[in-house]
Amino acid sequence: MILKTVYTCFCTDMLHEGHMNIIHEAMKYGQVIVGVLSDEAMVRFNRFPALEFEERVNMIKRIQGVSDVVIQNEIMYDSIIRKLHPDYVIHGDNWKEEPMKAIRDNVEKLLEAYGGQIIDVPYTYSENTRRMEMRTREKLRMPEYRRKRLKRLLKLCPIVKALEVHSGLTGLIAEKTIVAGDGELDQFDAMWISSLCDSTAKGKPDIELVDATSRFRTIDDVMEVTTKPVIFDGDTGGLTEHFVYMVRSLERMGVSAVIIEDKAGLKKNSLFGTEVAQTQDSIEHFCEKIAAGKRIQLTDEFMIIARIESLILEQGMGDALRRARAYRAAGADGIMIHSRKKEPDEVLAFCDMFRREDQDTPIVVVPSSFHSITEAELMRHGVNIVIYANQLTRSAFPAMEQTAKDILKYHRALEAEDRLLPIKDIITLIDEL
Ligand code: SPV
Ligand code: MG
Repeated sequence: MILKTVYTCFCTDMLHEGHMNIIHEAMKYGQVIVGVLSDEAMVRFNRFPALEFEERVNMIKRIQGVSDVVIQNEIMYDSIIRKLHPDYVIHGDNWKEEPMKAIRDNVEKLLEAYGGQIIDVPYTYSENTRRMEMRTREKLRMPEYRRKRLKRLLKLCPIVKALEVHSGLTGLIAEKTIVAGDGELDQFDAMWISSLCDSTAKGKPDIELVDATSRFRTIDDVMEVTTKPVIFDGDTGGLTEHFVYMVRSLERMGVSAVIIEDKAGLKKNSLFGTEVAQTQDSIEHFCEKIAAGKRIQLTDEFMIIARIESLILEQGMGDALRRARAYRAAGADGIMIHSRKKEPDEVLAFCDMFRREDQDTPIVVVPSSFHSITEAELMRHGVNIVIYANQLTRSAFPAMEQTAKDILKYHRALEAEDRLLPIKDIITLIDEL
């Protein structure tokens, strides 16, 4: 008699009774093959793994009753099912809910084609598994684990997606939002602590007025409730003598990267462009600042990214490229090129030209004005990090303002209620320890 095959994919870095239950059930149907989800797929679907991939494979290999361990490279099961042709795919029944339902639908369709079957096992909710998950998340928040994650993600992701955050709450949105679309699951990889939005949240203009102590407080609020890596908007970095302190503090906190822009004097937001007086720093002086930051940093993990304002200040492509070369030579770990044009053409032209001479240095872009560009297009032009720098704040403001207006208008809150998060949800939004 040929033994039937049962396949399950584990996207985990810790085994608990729920996994054991699945194996136990699977063994009743035939020989059990377990897939280990690759790091690349795991960061799209779940949090960053706390164990190296090989350790996760070995952990699964040690489970009694597992006949074979294979690697599953994608969240969706197309390739693996085509390869293994299992008689059954077994999973906890929590995948009937969003966003995992997209995966179950995918498996169902694939199995239907040849008469395979899904086995849904009641999901094991227990206090023990909840605690284990909490502990792992706490560990991932520690500076020594978090700091290096951006460099890891740059290797794992075709493009790293960062979302602006300025509080614990917005941090939670960046941390937890997962969507299923185009037959895939997706989430943000990193967080951007924007000077514009951090200042705006405090009711202050974006002119380096909010001091470092206050900005670090924002980082701490965000870090307390998230695990994703942080990219800090360091504005101009201030005086070189001050910038070195900034680098030291950020590195100690577990921030992964600081981006400093090559402006001098009173900094105004770049999206004003030449409508306000803004001075670009000299190449020599800005290079000294970068080099001083690189000298002071203690780990190989921290990144100092140089932001070029030549296109914003209409200094031309030649100037932008000259600066990119110089900043790189001074030790910058990445280049951010910024533009306020509605079309992405000048940013893409820069990326193409820079990539012709440098294939490795990460390129960062912030498509606020040229917002029609897709991540796929940016990737094609060699962009490594895309920052959605202010959309969360810009979406919250009109929503809050409308609610305030409605309450004033109707002298009660009823008319606003339809658009509000239900009270039941707001009181359970934040997990307790
Ligand atoms: C920020 O988010 O603060 C930035 C990006 O620096 S921009 O506002 O486009 O200058
Ligand atoms: Mg800024």
